[in-house]
Amino acid sequence: MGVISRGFGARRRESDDRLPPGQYLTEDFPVLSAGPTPRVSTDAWEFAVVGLDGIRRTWSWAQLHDLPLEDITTDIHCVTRWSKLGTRWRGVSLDHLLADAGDGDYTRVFSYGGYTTNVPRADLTGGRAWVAVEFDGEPLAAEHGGPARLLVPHVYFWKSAKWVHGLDLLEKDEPGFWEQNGYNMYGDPWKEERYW
Ligand SMILES: Nc1nc2c(c(=O)[nH]1)N[C@H]1C(S)=C(S)[C@@H](COP(=O)(O)O)O[C@H]1N2
Ligand SMILES: [Mo]
Repeated sequence: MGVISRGFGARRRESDDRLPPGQYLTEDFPVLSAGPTPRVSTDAWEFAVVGLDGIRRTWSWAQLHDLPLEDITTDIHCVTRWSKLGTRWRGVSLDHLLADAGDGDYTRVFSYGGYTTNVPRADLTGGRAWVAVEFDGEPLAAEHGGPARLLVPHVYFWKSAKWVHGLDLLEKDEPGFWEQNGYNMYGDPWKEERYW
């Protein structure tokens, strides 16, 4: 009995440590989309980085895959209170896509279908954000943002724009879709930065 209760205790503590306040664990992968699922072929897909000077740098699907692809294992936290631990992704670090982008401390990430979200540039760099093209060893499913989505797991998951199409560099922080509808401008799950 002693061994069993210590075992359960240890397991509970480990996931508790990784579970931000007010969150519960889920094993499935819920789909949360504000509108219909856009269907974007990899032939038509591109990622655009638009600088403060208006210069637009673009990567096709093939050009994205010429950049280093990384395997990422990370926990994700939705503002609707589910968290999923140890999710496995493959993607290209935003460090590569923002390296030559010029000035601008803020970004507005935009998606096929019109979704936008704001993320400070510093949160997209330093190996903390990716354009993800695979989930769990498979091409990313359309309902989860395929062919490619942003993955920025240290903030609530609404910042991880599905069907990502690019980002604008900005001088000032500007609210995106959910942020205009009452969600927090930053969204730190450890500080429960859910709404305004
Ligand atoms: N383009 C787009 N990206 C989006 C959303 C959306 O509605 N449209 N929903 C966000 C929210 S609120 C969450 S929790 C996650 C959900 O991703 P999932 O459907 O893969 O679980 O995507 C985020 N990215
Ligand atoms: Mo969400």
